[in-house]
Amino acid sequence: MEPLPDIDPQETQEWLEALESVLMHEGTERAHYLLERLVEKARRSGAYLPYSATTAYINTIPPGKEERSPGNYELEHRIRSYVRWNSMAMVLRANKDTNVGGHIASFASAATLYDVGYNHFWHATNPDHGGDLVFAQGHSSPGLYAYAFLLGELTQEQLDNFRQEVGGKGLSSYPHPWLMPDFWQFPTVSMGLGPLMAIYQARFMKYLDSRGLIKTQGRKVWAFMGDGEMDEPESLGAISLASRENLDNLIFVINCNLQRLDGPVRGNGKIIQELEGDFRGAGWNVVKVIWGSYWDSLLARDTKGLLQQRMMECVDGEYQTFKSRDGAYVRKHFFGKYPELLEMVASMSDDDIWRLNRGGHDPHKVYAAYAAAAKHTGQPTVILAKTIKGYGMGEAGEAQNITHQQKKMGTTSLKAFRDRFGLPVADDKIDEIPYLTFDQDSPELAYMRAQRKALGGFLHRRQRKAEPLQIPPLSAFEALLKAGGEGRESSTTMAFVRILNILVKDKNIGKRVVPIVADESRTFGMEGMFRQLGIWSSVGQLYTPQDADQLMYYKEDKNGQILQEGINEAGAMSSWMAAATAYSTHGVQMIPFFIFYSMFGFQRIGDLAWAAGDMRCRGFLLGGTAGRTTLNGEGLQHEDGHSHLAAATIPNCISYDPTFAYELAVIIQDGLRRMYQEQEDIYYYISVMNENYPQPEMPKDAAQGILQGMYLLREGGKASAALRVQLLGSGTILREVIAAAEILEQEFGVTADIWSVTSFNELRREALDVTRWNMLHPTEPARLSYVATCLKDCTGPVVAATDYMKIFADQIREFVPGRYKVLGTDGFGRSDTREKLRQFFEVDRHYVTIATLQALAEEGRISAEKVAQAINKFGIDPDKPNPVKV
Ligand SMILES: Cc1ncc(C[n+]2csc(CCOP(=O)(O)OP(=O)(O)O)c2C)c(N)n1
Ligand SMILES: [Mg+2]
Repeated sequence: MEPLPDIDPQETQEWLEALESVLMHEGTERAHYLLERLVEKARRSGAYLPYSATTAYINTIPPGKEERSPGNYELEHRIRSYVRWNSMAMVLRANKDTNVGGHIASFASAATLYDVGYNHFWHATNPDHGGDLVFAQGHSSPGLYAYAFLLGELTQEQLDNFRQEVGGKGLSSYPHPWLMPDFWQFPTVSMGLGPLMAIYQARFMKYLDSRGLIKTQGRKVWAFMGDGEMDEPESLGAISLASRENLDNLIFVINCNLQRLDGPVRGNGKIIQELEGDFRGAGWNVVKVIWGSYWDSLLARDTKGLLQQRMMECVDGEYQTFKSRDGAYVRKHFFGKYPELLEMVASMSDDDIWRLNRGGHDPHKVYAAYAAAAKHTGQPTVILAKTIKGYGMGEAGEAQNITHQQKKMGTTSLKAFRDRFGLPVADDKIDEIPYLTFDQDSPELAYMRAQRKALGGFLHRRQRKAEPLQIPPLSAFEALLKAGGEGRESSTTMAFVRILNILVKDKNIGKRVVPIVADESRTFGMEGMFRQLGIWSSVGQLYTPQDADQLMYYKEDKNGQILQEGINEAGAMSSWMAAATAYSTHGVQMIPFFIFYSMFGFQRIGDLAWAAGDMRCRGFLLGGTAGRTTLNGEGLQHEDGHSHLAAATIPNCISYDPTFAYELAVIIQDGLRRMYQEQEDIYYYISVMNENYPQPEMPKDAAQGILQGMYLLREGGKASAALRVQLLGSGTILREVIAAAEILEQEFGVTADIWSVTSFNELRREALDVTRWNMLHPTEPARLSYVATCLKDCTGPVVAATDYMKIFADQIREFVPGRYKVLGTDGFGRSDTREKLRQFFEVDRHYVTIATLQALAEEGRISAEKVAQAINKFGIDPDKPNPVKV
């Protein structure tokens, strides 16, 4: 918006003086109150006063209100300089003989932001404090390693193995708990996930606290991110939740170095102003740290506001260019625009002008901002710190567009860096880029240790295990192991809800269960749990629910157990991840179950699911209404035929596609045992369906096979049958397979053994493991995979059908002895009845029958005419279009 003209400066001055007087005698709060009243009065009188979400382009905290750091600035400066050098050295050394990459410029811009946190704010977990949680910016990791190295927490060997992890004793490129399980907690380098996860982490801490599971008061979540990263929808997507939930335990620090990878973040605008508007509009406490202390005296002299005006006029592209040049350039192009400003800096040398620092590089300003943020109550805080990308890199990268990728620095640049930060590296050693350490008895090391000791110790110590839980035995789920009863049909989703009900009532683990939904409880028949468990709300329920007179009313409660996330799978997944890692971040094992439309799981939020594997999450994901043809009416965007393929890409995700209630019970019970008793770092993806059918009793001794991925469900009638086949199926399509077996037997004289395959994914994993072992042990007796063991003595070709793409069942082909035919649901889904969809995708009983007969014909056991007759008999058009193409 254009500023309005000042038509009566005299009058303006009078008003300003009046305000000045209030500020002086009654303080800022009173001034604020009066201004609000004036604005309100003007609005009510009809003035059009558009809402302004931004404030002047100066620091939010005026110099007089800054809390002073109790620290020793000189020592901190030296420590920070060493950290800067070592983090740069790590990357340069690693890239001398390899091209493993790494980043120098990002941490160079953020060093002060981390340093002040380490020295003064971040508590380690210790008996007096639960510990703060720091989501570091992923590609600033060298700086965090460098800090740990100076403290003796990492060795030089490790630093020299930065990004060279294969031989062990390496350091991962970015924060990866999978690779450095004792160090990193939160994988953040996929941009946008850190901010999102941090918000839900802060909220989950409030949940844990209000449910009385652990005390989290006084603990904060600090999340670091880049200004470029804020373009990710995930970064800003949940900020309104943070203010709505009054997450005053959350502090965002956005490093506004004005650059991203290729160039400026907002060359033609100002990212700090834009973000201020976004966050203020969303209800956050915003603290801008734009200018360093050297500007204070200039701003104090800026009585007419011309300097402020110039600061506001300049766009980020210009600010970046200024810092890529020198003091003379800044004088000419920044101050030079107005003679008054030139006059203001006339007595300053070019070097003095160059020293006019940015807020994010000034430890005083950063300390004041952190102190204000840490004390702020009722709202989350975002700190917008202006910095210079590649700070200290000089010609090699400072504020230059190429700086993000810079992994080499010549001798001249290294010397300039050394001199700028006063580092003890001799000229003849500079090209070796030696790591710098402090002597054991140096004041710097003593200081670092003392500061950390006061805050409870070294920060990066990830907890691997917590108290194991006592898991209910399988017999606790007895009701599900029995047949459903005459004429009673039900779905696996209903079975899941029954299991969940048993679990929440369990005296040992009931309270640890966290049911999570993204506005789909009714879809899954879970609405009964609203009343029973309550939906967690930090304020309880401030209204009479519409259905208050009903038994199962919509109950929100401070002690509620369910997390109802609204239509927000990414947020629900982030809550799930916070719960699934509570064993580590909070020392208390939680058991999250997130149930979602299977199509809106891995496909929608796959990157979070990947991060969940990295993060060593333990919990259950339930892909509801699963299957391409089982979710019949919803059509193309809902019908999922590939979530299991996505699940298979995550190494520690165990996935199952069960058919029967007892299978589900066995899988979940064993999952609980493995994750919460044995504390394996795995998580589960299980598809559950909404198709109702009779639930049979669990066959004797089936449990082991269910877990390993397949078991013989039903042996075909005549042992001596001339024509015998092996039929495999999973999910609801197993029921088509069973029906096909009957057709084959009755109409074609073919006897079929039926296998329920609960997990093609697990079968393949185990078989690949065995194959690998055999390859590496050529002289030892070959081992047999589980799937081959099951099928080795069986007669006849093998036919598999599932509700997923053909490649799902196809993945065990190598390990299936003999002929193997696979049916699946490749192609886009569409709406229709289940029956029609299964015909369309060619996975129904008739197609299973035809595929089986075809296999027998190929083996010369029956004639090809017989197959043709069957096609004809079932009324199938052999020239029907391929479902993949229509
Ligand atoms: C989802 C995703 N997309 C792209 C990248 C690649 N990437 C890594 S850093 C970066 C630039 C980051 O800029 P900014 O957030 O401003 O951080 P800075 O390095 O400037 O502090 C990009 C594009 C990524 N890590 N994650
Ligand atoms: Mg940036």
